[in-house]
Amino acid sequence: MTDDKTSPSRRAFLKGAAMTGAGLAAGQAAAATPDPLITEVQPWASGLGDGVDATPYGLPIEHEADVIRRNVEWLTADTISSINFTPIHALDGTITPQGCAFERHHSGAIELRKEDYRLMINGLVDRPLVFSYADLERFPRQNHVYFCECAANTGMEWAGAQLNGAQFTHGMIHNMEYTGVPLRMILEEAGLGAAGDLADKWVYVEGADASSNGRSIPMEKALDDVLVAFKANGEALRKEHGYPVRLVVPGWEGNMWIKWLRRVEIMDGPVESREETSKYTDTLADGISRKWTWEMDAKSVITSPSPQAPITHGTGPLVISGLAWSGHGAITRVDVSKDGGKSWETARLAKPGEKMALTRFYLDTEWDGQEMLLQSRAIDETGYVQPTKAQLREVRGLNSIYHNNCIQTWWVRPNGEAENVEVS
Ligand SMILES: Nc1nc2c(c(=O)[nH]1)N[C@H]1C(S)=C(S)[C@@H](COP(=O)(O)O)O[C@H]1N2
Ligand SMILES: [Mo]
Repeated sequence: MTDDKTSPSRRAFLKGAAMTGAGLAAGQAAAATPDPLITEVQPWASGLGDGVDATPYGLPIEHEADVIRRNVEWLTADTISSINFTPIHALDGTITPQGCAFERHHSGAIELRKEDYRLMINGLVDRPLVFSYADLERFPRQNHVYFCECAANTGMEWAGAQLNGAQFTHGMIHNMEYTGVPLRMILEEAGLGAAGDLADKWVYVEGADASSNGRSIPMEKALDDVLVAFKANGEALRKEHGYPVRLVVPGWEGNMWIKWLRRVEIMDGPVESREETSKYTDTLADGISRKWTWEMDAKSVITSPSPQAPITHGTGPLVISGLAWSGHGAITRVDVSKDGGKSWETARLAKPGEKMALTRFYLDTEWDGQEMLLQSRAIDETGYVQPTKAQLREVRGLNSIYHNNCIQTWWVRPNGEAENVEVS
């Protein structure tokens, strides 16, 4: 495809090609305008490329230098207790490379060597235990892909459209394949007999960083699918994601995914720590705050086109693409609207949705060059439908920061540029 807005669409071309024979048609099209990139010997074919050891650990090619995490300077007073955002507008598929997966630290990313790592299990256990990193590696381990979404993702959009880009409105999320040991196994090693009835027991988890970021997790969840993870996407966790060991709490808000995990205490009640009282609670219209809002409700966003990923190819075939996820299970359907929610088309899921993992969706469509109000709407296996902004505000009011999972709108103009707007 060329950048020429008047050139025939690829789909029209392929339809023609099917009739005349694809090879012949393609040859004719190219012959009409000789392309030096094809007809001339290029520099990269006139010499040798890099040898095998040029980059012992590979980095993205310089032409992709734009695909990086970014922060929003005015959002936090400094970069230590702060957050940056995954460039979701520039990624495809579902796996987030660690190098551009958002970071959220309360007291900075610490450096902790495996040799210095200790995990303590204490409280209402039969035998308080301390594990080294090497000890953890001797438990049977599992692999799972899960999304991690900060509860504050999209939190700046409550009052109106604010940040211009999917990276900034929805980029507090990443999705990785974790390798780790079920927390259940580690708790059972310490023995849960002393805890008695597990139904009303909690675990308190904290990190080795100065903030400790302590959170209370009900025992039922702790024994269900929580992982003590030490690898992400096949390699060691990056420092910023909790090296050497972090907690993975599938479907639940990112704040509970304790990095640099140092201690798990079995308790007969929640601690009601700072991170689960003054923070990470949702103040409703009447001033009363909801607490224990752990699950991330179903949500989706169109990543392309979007403000940072405008349409540059003119009319004709257009791939609309985005991400959907739910903390309650698998995504079963995603709908896309081009007219601000008046009419909907069902998107194609790249793969069947997986529990508590990102799902990629595509709408392979034709663009007539008219403006669009693009929206996506996720539906999960419980039948829950992602709400509009108006529906969410009806229930939650305007005082909230966290857990904004409403439908997002991008206004795509005839020149292909897109802008964050509110259609509620
Ligand atoms: N020890 C510790 N764990 C932590 C935090 C922290 O500051 N310290 N931040 C939490 C928050 S609020 C989020 S959203 C996730 C972010 O994980 P990431 O930095 O790997 O993206 O980590 C959580 N775990
Ligand atoms: Mo967070």
